[in-house]
Amino acid sequence: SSTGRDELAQEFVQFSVEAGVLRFGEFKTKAGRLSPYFFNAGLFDDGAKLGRLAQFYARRILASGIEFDMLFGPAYKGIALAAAVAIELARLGRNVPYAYNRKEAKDHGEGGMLVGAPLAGKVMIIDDVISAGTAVRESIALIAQAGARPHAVAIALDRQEKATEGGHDVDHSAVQYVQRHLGLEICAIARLADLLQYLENHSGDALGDYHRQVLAYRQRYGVD
Ligand code: OMP
Repeated sequence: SSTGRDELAQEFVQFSVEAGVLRFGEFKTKAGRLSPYFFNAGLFDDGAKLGRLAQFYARRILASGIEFDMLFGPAYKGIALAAAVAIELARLGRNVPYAYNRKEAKDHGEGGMLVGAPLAGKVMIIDDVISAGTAVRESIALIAQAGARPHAVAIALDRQEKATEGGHDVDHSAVQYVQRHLGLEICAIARLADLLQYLENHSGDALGDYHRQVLAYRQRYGVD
């Protein structure tokens, strides 16, 4: 079967399925939708998997041509992600500073909500999934308050589904909102379209049913 429009995305979907990070069944999303799939980046839970994940981010980031001066990892999941991606970028010859935030203020020691390199220049946020877009808006505000420029967001999976505002579905996705209204560049290792391509290529085997279910889900909640 064909590898689809994007080799890296197909490899990543396969890796995520094999690692048990991308699962099929019935899941409730943060927005309250019943989804036939769920991507849980917390399950890249050993050194080899985290290292491989970082390779996918780094390759995608460098291939995108998006400019950035440093990385920012939003607490909690983004901390490990940004650290791993910073190591991999350095290994590929692009050593950049990185920083992250803590969720609780400290009353002693170094203090403050930010740890790592001072936020400066064009900042690339490293996150796992953008769903409703809540987390990414907080990071953008934090970076701007520190006097730096929130410039781009790198994520593992773009679910390409309608954002919700005040409990109602809107016509754009949270990723589109961040691009069009907040003016940031987005770099995703894979998108819903890539997941569907993967399932189509495996429609003859045990994943066949899920292809139909994910198509139906996109029909109801998808954008584009
Ligand atoms: P926002 O902060 O609203 O963009 O949502 C991001 C969150 O969505 C993640 O941190 C997860 O809690 C959740 N999520 C996933 O991680 N993977 C999915 O496949 C779907 C969701 C979700 O709940 O929509």
